[in-house]
Amino acid sequence: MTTEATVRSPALDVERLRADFPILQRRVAGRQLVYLDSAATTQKPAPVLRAVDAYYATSNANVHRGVHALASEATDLYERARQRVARFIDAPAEGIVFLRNTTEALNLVASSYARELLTSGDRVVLSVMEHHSNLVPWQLAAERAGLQLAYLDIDDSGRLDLAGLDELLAPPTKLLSLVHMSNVLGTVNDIKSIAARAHAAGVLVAVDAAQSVPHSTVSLRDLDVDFLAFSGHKMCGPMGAGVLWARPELLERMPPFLGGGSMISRVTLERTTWNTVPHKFEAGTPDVAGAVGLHAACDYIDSIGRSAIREHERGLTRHLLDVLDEVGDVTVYGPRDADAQGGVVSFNVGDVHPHDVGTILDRSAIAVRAGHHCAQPLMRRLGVAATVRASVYLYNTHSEIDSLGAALGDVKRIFKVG
Ligand code: C6P
Repeated sequence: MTTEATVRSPALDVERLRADFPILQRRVAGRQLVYLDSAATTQKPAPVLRAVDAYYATSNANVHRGVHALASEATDLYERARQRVARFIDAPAEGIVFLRNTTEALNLVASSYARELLTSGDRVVLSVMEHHSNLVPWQLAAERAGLQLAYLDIDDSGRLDLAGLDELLAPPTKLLSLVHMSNVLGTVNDIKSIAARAHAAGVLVAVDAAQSVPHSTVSLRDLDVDFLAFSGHKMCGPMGAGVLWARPELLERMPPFLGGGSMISRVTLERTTWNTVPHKFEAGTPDVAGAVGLHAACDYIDSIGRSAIREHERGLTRHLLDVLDEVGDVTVYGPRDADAQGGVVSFNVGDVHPHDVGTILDRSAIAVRAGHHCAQPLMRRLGVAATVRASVYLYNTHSEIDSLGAALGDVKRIFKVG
């Protein structure tokens, strides 16, 4: 993750920001909600809710089809959202494909690029810390196209073990697909230097940026990767608005992912020619309201400043790690270093099952995630079936972390840990 050139706000006024999120006023079982599950999905601020509402109230129409006023307005809003998202990640707009989410974006790359343009015997390199979204699509592609898959391991601190990278980048490797920030360990991978090494070996690089784009400044031009996928719902945007950025020249060579309306140039009963990039990959009616909401989410995040958000989360993560230490009998998985990880901390309390921990926390209105976090191979590598995961965002406070610590004390008492 790179640092933002200009810091717009030296520190977050969290109380003021919290007022933007109506859901944070909610009470659960009579208590004030403490939402520590933003890695699963973030809450949505009023400007995003208003933008989606306004779109449906005033401009709703199908895009790229009609000649009437609403149709051109909706098309304009949709295409402006594409430009805005491109600016958000510092990338050329013609490489932005709107999809449902990161999962769909990575499936597009695995299906359209790997399965169709790679050949039997070619190798794709992944890592053991990947989310299922960056594993299963490659397994499907490998099965259909006869590709080999190889995996980078992690070290004991939950960082990527890069000792064997050059060997793995040698022929027949054609593509490396890695997560930018682990949704389990919080580890932030140095994609820029890994991508430089991959490109020097003639290997393309795809990045699962689901957990990095929402929390820090991610510049495509700086990272210099070939594919980058992320989800709007993890960055204050609506569910259903996801993004793939791909080098336009690669998109030109890739066959369509889905066939249907919008993605065509000319259709006869015998054959079809494709629309231009990126429309070739957007078959059917898109989620225009989702794109409009994502535009508003980009504006909202940038009005706060991504360096300020990162700094705030760094402080919260540091505090969270300290509180877990104080609670005692807690095993933390990952770097345990707020400078080397994002705002995600996975842990277990004694040998209490994570679902039991999650249920006790829920009684205190504290929302965390418990389970395998869609990363079963990583769980196996860590030697656990599941973990509890607390994840923070721009609206969380230090006192919410203290509430988590107190509720974990209850867990220890109830299950007689320590
Ligand atoms: N992780 C979590 O609780 P979608 O569901 O397509 O928007 O995002 C998939 C995805 C891909 N990569 C990473 C690193 C992710 O964290 C996620 C989503 C959520 O950890 C839901 S499983």
